[in-house]
Amino acid sequence: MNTLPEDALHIAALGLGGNIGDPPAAMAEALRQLDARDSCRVVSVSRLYSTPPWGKTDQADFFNCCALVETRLDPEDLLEICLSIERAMKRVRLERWGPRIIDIDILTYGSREMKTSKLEVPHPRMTERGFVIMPLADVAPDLIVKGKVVRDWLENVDTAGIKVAEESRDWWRRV
Ligand code: A4P
Ligand code: MG
Repeated sequence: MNTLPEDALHIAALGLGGNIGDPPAAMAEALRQLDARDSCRVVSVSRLYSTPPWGKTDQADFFNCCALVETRLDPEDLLEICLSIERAMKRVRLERWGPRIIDIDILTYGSREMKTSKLEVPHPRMTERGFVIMPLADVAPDLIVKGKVVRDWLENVDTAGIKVAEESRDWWRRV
């Protein structure tokens, strides 16, 4: 019988997006930085999407993608790494090539449900958003989120205006 090691691996789904500067390059770099860490492995990345702004609509279109990451980190530490990558990239980009913004959200972490002051998983607004659910369906159509599989959420979510910007699934290694 298998016993799980203490530092068991978990699969987290991440959502990445941005709409200033060169978001595909920023998201690709963020994914490569995560993948380069001993504690994380990027196992699957969605197609790259161009998406109309959700919420505050008087702003530029976004690029969005989702990724599955295998990790030994607990959710808080994974968030800390995502935030540190965001911070470093914003700083570097600001200094070298002008403003460039990237957001990395933890959408799910295994089947864990948690809510602290720093982190809520599943991400509270993810199932209402076509720009999250559509790329997530590329990498995890059978994942159960809030009692329903992702492919079913996709049927009920507004995907108007969302376009595939890059069909290939390894765009993030090249951009
Ligand atoms: N935090 C709590 N839970 C999480 C989680 N599951 N993942 C906390 C990541 N962070 C989480 O994050 C602020 C804090 O949320 C973090 O420090 C962490 O402790 P943030 O991403 O800077 O917050 P925000 O972006 O200002 O707010 P919010 O509501 O999270 O915005 P969203 O959800 O990120 O939405 N339209 C399109 N088409 N595509 C987009 O990507 N993104 C947004 C921003 C709006 N419209 C969009 C898109
Ligand atoms: Mg966010």
